[in-house]
Amino acid sequence: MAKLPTSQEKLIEQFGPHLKYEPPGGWQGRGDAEKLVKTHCCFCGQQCGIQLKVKGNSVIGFEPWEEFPFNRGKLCPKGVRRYMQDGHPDRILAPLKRVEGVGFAETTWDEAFSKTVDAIGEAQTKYGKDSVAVLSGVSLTNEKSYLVGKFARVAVQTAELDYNGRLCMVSAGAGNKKAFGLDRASNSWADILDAKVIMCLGTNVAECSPITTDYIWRARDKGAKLIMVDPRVTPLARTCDLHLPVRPGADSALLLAMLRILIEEDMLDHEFIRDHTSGFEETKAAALAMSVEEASRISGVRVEDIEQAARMWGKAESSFLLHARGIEHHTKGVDNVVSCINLVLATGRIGKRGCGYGTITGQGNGQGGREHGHKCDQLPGNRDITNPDHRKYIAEVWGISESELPQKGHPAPEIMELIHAGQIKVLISICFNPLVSLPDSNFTREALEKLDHYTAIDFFLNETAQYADYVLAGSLHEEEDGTSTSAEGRVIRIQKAVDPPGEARTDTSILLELAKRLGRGQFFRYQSSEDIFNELRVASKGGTADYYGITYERIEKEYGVFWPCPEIGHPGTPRLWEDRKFATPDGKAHFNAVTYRPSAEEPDDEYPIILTTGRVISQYLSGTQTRRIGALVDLCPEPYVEIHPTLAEQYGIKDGMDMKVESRRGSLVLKAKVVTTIRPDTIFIPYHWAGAQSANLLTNRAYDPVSKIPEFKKAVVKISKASPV
Ligand SMILES: Nc1nc2c(c(=O)[nH]1)N[C@H]1C(S)=C(S)[C@@H](COP(=O)(O)OP(=O)(O)OC[C@H]3O[C@@H](n4cnc5c(=O)[nH]c(N)nc54)[C@H](O)[C@@H]3O)O[C@H]1N2
Ligand SMILES: Nc1nc2c(c(=O)[nH]1)N[C@H]1C(S)=C(S)[C@@H](COP(=O)(O)OP(=O)(O)OC[C@H]3O[C@@H](n4cnc5c(=O)[nH]c(N)nc54)[C@H](O)[C@@H]3O)O[C@H]1N2
Ligand code: SF4
Ligand SMILES: [Mo]
Repeated sequence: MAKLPTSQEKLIEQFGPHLKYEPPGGWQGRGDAEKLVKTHCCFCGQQCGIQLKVKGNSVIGFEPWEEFPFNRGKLCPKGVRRYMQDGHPDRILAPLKRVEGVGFAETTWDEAFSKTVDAIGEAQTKYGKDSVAVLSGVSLTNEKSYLVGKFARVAVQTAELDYNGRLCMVSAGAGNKKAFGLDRASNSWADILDAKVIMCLGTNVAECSPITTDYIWRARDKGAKLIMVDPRVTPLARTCDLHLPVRPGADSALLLAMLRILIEEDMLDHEFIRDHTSGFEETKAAALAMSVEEASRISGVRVEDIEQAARMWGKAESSFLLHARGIEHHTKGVDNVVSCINLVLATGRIGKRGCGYGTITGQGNGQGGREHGHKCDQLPGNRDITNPDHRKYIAEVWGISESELPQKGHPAPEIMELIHAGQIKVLISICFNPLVSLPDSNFTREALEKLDHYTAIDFFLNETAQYADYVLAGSLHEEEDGTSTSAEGRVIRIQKAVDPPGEARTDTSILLELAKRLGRGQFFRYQSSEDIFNELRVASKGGTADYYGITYERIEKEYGVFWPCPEIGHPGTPRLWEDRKFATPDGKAHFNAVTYRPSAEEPDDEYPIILTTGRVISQYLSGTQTRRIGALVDLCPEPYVEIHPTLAEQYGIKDGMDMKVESRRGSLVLKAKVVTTIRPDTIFIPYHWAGAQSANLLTNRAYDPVSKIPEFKKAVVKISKASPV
């Protein structure tokens, strides 16, 4: 059944995005605050402390929250404008239903709930339980992440549950588990300040984790050296001590060569390797099989620069390694992550003051959201859904029998493939915009058109929700209590500031009502977010992500608590592995041998150029929130193609000119931004826009075999001029 969004123009008129909204009288004209609410930013994984100014039932502005230790009042351009979502004309104020040929019309909650529940029931009777999928997101609090997982497994009773962290954190998660048996940055950011060498791979720190920039600068003020590995000279890389302009997809070769140099020049911590690790011999053999010259040829980084990086790292007194999606969004994302960890373990610089390692989490609750069981293979506490003991424990907490607990389902991109194949018939989504954020958007669009029924829960009508039959008007971050876990592993408190406007409801109340109407209300008797958190604490107890000792009260008193915190009275764990007892079965940190392999697509005669994609400071993810905030739109109104002058000249492309970019999946036309800060064989497009401006029209549906993360950071394309000179 074709379900193209009907009357796009009417939809835009009704639901935007309206880019230039200002309240009558302007933002300043909304008067003085009646109260200040101490909470955290709704956007990235830094989870900066912020105070919201509240007047009546409106958030009218913000004040810095100087005492919160992570950011001490500092905020980035997105944080200081997030309040501009309040009162936005695009806000969905009542449940919506699709009216063919018209668009969407408001409906009653009763109809929206009962039609959704009927659709689930019909599909499950006809095609089985797993014909219904639930997709979730980690802008949600820990409580909601936990609740969606339980909702899918206990109320909908489907195995097909996954989340948008699949596009984000899973390579890091899988690599961390392989190496340490536990998935969290090993240190709080305070240790960055005492590091003498900081190496950042595949992360545009200044634009994507702006407050981390401050930590790195403070370390540099004390003499730290900075190595950046990125095909682009990002803002932070402009002043670094050594920039390695790696060819996209070649990090594992580069890291193998660095390890080889550490071995050959004996810059290893032999004692640490002997006493506290396993797997070094295989890893050493793999490193010695990669010559520095070969790594240089594969990665496009000069031999002398690889040597210099290895020596800076090898000889450092203390060090911190950080990486993000630049190395993780690959079909070898997990290999890249463990290659980074191999360098850390080889030098034994972990679990000590000034010595650490971490992946910089992405979404607001990118850390907590990947622990509490809305991943297809996971149960709360970062437990394994295939492990009989783990299943038994959670089934007991939930009051169901183990046999009732569904088995492992498919990762989000494969759920979309199963929808495309007609095997999954009904979709319930919350906090996810896959039409913009999954690779190969033409494929995603085809899949969405095939659904028998789709219900989305959101506060704005995102591009995917335009394919929904019903849209349930959910809540903004500031409209519900909860907790979230930052990049540091610090569990923090999200404070409710206002009620949802109009007939919109909290996400929690929507899920609870659906559970009740599915006949499973007895398993979901919560009176508050804190009730859910208290159940989560018990569910996580004994798991690797143990939150048992954390309470709302403690979080507020202590400015957050670092997990693991297994007992009431336990101080929390800002720095892991001080005792050298790793969370693996043998208690040792594991080296993992990696062999370089090419990406799913490599340049050829027809598609000779590498495309990589990512972010800009003023926009956030699929843009549904930030493309509605005028002040952020002004900073970067539309996507563009970053291209090196040498490459541009080869194709007669000049700065500001329209250029066409084509891959095997699709094409788009955007303005060229000619810059010397990118490799000449690579172009870069920021991905925050939808429709004809969406970078994911071009990207490849190829996944890491272990983590199933899509290869957002490498596709091959051809380019041409799209307008006369
Ligand atoms: N402003 C802003 N901040 C955000 C977000 C946002 O949307 N906007 N999103 C948040 C989320 S969810 C995430 S996941 C994080 C992402 O944070 P980052 O991972 O830092 O951001 P990206 O722009 O995706 O990619 C980072 C860098 O990887 C580089 N890169 C590309 N390919 C390769 C490669 O093969 N190897 C190496 N070494 N580098 C490569 C790119 O040039 C880019 O500079 O940001 C979070 N913060
Ligand atoms: N080409 C390319 N594609 C990428 C990436 C890339 O680097 N390149 N990065 C990937 C990464 S790292 C990520 S994290 C994904 C992100 O991709 P998505 O998760 O699809 O992007 P979001 O914009 O966060 O979409 C979430 C939706 O949730 C809604 N939302 C936010 N908070 C709440 C809430 O509290 N309640 C409810 N009910 N709804 C809420 C927003 O309005 C929005 O519509 O994109 C991925 N896609
Ligand atoms: S750095 Fe992240 S958490 Fe902090 S204000 Fe900016 S977007 Fe918000
Ligand atoms: Mo992300």
